[in-house]
Amino acid sequence: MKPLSLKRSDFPNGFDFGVASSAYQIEGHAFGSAGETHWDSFAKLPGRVLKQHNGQIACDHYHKYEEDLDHIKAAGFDSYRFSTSWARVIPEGVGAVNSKGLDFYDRLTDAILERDLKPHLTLYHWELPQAIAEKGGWTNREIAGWFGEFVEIIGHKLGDRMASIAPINEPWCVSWLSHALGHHAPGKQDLKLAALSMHNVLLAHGRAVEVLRGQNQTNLGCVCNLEWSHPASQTAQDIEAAKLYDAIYNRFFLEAMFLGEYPEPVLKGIERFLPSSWQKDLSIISAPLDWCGINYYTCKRVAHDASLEWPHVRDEIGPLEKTDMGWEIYPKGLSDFLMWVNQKITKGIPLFVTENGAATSEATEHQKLNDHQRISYIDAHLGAAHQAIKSGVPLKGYYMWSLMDNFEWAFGYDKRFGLIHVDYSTLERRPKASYYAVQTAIA
Ligand code: IFM
Repeated sequence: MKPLSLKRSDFPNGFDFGVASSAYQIEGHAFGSAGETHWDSFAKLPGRVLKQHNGQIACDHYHKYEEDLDHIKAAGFDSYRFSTSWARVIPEGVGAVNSKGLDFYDRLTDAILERDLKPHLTLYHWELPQAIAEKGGWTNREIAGWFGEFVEIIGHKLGDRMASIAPINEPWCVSWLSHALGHHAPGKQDLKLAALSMHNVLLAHGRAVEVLRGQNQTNLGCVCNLEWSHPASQTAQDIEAAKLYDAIYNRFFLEAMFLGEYPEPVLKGIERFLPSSWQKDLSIISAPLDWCGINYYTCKRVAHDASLEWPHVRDEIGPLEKTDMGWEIYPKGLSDFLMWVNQKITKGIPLFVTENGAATSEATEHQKLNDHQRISYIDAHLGAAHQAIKSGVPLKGYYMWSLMDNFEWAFGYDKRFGLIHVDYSTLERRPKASYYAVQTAIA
């Protein structure tokens, strides 16, 4: 087995090594009287999710969580980043609480703490209750209040046991990916809906922070996914397209939450759709945070395409080695982002890499457990994180995506991001070579 180049002792004392997952991707929504989510209904539509897979059984973490936590502990991780499902706790999105759902997260939290792992909670990782989706979901401004009610309940039950809390995972995916590109539930391709959801997801973040501060919860942050944006060519048009892509993808959400403003190039395209109160809302959206999490996987090659609607951009295939997602492996983007975020956006508060990892191919039986590409990927990205620390970035932790293979959204179960292999016919878990490489490095 190829070892990782860096080990725990190369990082500052107290550096936090963790692993991440999310509720719908692993728990099994058929269990514990959870409500229907918009991913369940989306998956039923032809052509939306590969093979119409859904999260009904997933990895059955709902019943196997003790075994999964044992794996986390045995690998030597310090932290576990997980999420709570809104539909599991409030099946109709608002109103009656499903006590079985709340009890599950209560037991899970205790089990994390019993193993001396630090629990890092994300309140929402994409499984919107179907009943809320039917009211317009993220395009309905009232969602901020509905989400606030869910946050109130979870904060009250779990908040004081959490090492950190972030309201929403990857606001770009919740809004742009799902309402402009249409790749995720609810699968819309409509600029107006995208604009509304971009604003509302941020407003819901702000409302959640307000609720949690009201409960005296501490260590509140946010989690954004970033993608390094390269122009596909050196033409002026492609250079501008790459800047616009960067503004929508990387700057919009971070600048709103930390600087209280929306980037001008994005406003040009979407301001006409925003509610008249958008500027006032920015003060709720930009309430101070204690830390910022960055999910990083890849870069994009962005070209201008006048035949497309605003923002007139498309991405092209780049030259670098790719993971099984077809994503280029570009570790430099991670160190560059960490430096940019620290200097321009968060200005000294702790940063975390809250997700980083690769889907690797299982074209042969041998590759199932011998995931050498994942080891090289982690090695290179851990190196980039280390480089950022050496340059003065207050990076306090690095969490791998993901603990085990799971439901990879529109790609169903075919794309595997796990350090642990899951056999979906038996639900047997088997650590891969990457798991052991990480174990040796962080022992
Ligand atoms: O699986 C997802 C996760 O839900 C959010 N961040 C990216 C991962 C890989 O695509």
